[in-house]
Amino acid sequence: MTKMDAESVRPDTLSRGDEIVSRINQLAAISETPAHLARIFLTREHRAAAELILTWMRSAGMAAHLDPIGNVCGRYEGDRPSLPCLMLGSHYDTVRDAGKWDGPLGLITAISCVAELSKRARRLPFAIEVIGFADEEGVRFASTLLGSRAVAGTFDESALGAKDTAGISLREALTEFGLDPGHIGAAARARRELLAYVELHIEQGPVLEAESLPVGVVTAIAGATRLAARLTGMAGHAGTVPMPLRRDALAGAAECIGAIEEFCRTDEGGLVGTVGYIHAMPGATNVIPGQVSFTIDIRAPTDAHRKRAVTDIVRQIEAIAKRRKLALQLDVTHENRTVPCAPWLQQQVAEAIAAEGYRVFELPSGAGHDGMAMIDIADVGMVFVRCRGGISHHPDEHVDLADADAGARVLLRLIENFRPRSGT
Ligand code: HGY
Ligand code: MN
Ligand code: MN
Repeated sequence: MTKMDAESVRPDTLSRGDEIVSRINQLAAISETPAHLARIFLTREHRAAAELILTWMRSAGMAAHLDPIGNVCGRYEGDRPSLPCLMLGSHYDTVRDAGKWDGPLGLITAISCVAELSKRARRLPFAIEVIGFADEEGVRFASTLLGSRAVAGTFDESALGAKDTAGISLREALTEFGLDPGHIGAAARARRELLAYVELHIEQGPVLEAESLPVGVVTAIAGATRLAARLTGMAGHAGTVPMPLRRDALAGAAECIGAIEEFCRTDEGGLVGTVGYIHAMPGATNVIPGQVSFTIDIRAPTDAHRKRAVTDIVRQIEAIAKRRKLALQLDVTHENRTVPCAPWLQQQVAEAIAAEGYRVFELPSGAGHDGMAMIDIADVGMVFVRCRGGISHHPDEHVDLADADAGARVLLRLIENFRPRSGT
């Protein structure tokens, strides 16, 4: 069946695409400031968004509640009560100056699919749960994936002491929000309650657009290693210190950054490296920089590849620092392992995509997702939806209505044809 046939066969889904886009816009209006979208964990914007999403869940025929860490949870019973569930979802927090699709598209689409089943009074041989995670981006407190780690039972209580830039601890913020920091454990779910976790998300990259495809099958969620580097040389007068006598920390950092880019650019295994932040001190035009701090973010489709790359990159930075007589402080600040999407779920995503008339295309995710936490209690599957120019974490992030609709049709097809893994 061609794509056009698929659309003509299911005209009602376009109205669902309209509803999805309308809800994306309603949710995007809940922001710290109107000019720059930001919906941060445990803020009044978080609470307003949670209340709106809970009403959507209930109008879709789900029982819905806020869990002990601020996730929104909806449940649509199967053809018998208390069945294990196919869990769908994504996050509803954002980065700062965010796009409005990263997270909410997956959550709103999942709610829309349940609403369609409810409208048809369709009950399946499993329950469906839809979860909106409260903190995937980790903007406010140092650690990320706090909502999904609580659901997976891997929430680290030591994170309760983490403080935001205003000096408010996670513990205080939870209490202020009306949640009990001592009760987070009650959010944890058991593996036996979930048949699988499936997330629909924008690709946040340019590949589907380059392939002229609206949807894709995600093969893995790339792990990430983040490091903090500090080079210390000797500040000095820009006019009087001859070049051979300098220990210029910023020139050294520049050489390191060039080496990181060159190493990743010439790698053929999907390695990416980013220096997203740099700070040079003392920071005056006529002073040779004495100290520079910068961050490094390294990601690859497999852990072994990423770890080898980190070792090689650290070795290069150490050699540059030594040759330039710069002191080096280099710390790993964050490590997330690569999460493979389960082959049996990839297969069912592929079948749903093909059934909707699209070419099946597989691709890894360079961005992190809540599946990196949910893997501890369920097999993970992901559906990617094309976003314009691959732009994300930016106000220009955009998904065409037809692609939002394609994602909804694929997810609904996946749900209706879902077969639990044999032996569960
Ligand atoms: O950083 C990431 O990849 C995700 O957007 N949190
Ligand atoms: Mn994001
Ligand atoms: Mn996201």
